[in-house]
Amino acid sequence: MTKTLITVAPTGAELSKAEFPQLPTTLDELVAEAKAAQAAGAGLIHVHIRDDDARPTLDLGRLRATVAALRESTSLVVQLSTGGSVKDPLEARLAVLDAAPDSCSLTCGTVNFGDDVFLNPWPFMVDLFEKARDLQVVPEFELFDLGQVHALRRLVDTCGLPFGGRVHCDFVMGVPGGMPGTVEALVAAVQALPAEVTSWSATGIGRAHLPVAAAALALGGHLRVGMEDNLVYAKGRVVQSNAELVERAARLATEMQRPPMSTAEARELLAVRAA
Ligand code: KMH
Ligand code: ZN
Repeated sequence: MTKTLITVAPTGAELSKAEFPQLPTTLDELVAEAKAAQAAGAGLIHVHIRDDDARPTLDLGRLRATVAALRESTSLVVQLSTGGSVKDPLEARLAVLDAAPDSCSLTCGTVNFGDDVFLNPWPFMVDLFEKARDLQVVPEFELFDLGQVHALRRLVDTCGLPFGGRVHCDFVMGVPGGMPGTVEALVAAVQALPAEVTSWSATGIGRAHLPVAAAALALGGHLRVGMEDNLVYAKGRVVQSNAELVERAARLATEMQRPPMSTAEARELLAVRAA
């Protein structure tokens, strides 16, 4: 039996606090949501932070304070987003690694993102990979499209294995511009993974959330949930907290005989550096 890594992505960079007051945007809110998510079964937190006006920011001081606060209050694997928002410059996204997280996201190619473009040119991918390895940060390869799965093959061929020697990726499905959040697309993407991949998770955006989670569990994958990806718990019912999404994911996984793994097991799975 393989236990399930549940990643919580509590905030994201796209949603507005004014529209969704339950979105954790201050450090205190983020830490409270992180603690509740860990208690519900999360092993890893994918972090985007906001400024005092709840706008997305990559301010290094705030990122460092966020990593420290999450480490103090939880034992979650702390993954900082290097995707940021679609408006963030590449240099600032690279500098995120200076906040010394356990893990960072690394998206394997440029993709249309609604009306915007999420830019990830090849040289940036290589720079990010190498800087993460130099700083002993474990990358999570974000795959929004089948072409990005192929780009991961090229990245491993070009750069070798990341720090820790594991290759963990996350399928983000259902972004307008990326692959759809369907079982067929997930099966195709999993079949195309390079042999070096040691684990993978999946998340479906919006209405793709539950079908992608169920398919990922059936295929032996791990789960990512959270308000970054989905704000609808059920028809007509808005998500009130990240923990309720983690709780549901934990219930699904347990019923599938793949209960949530602990944070210690998550650290081992991903081979993050010892604290
Ligand atoms: N906010 C999106 C443009 C990541 O965190 O690495 C990119 C994103 C991916 O969320
Ligand atoms: Zn993100």
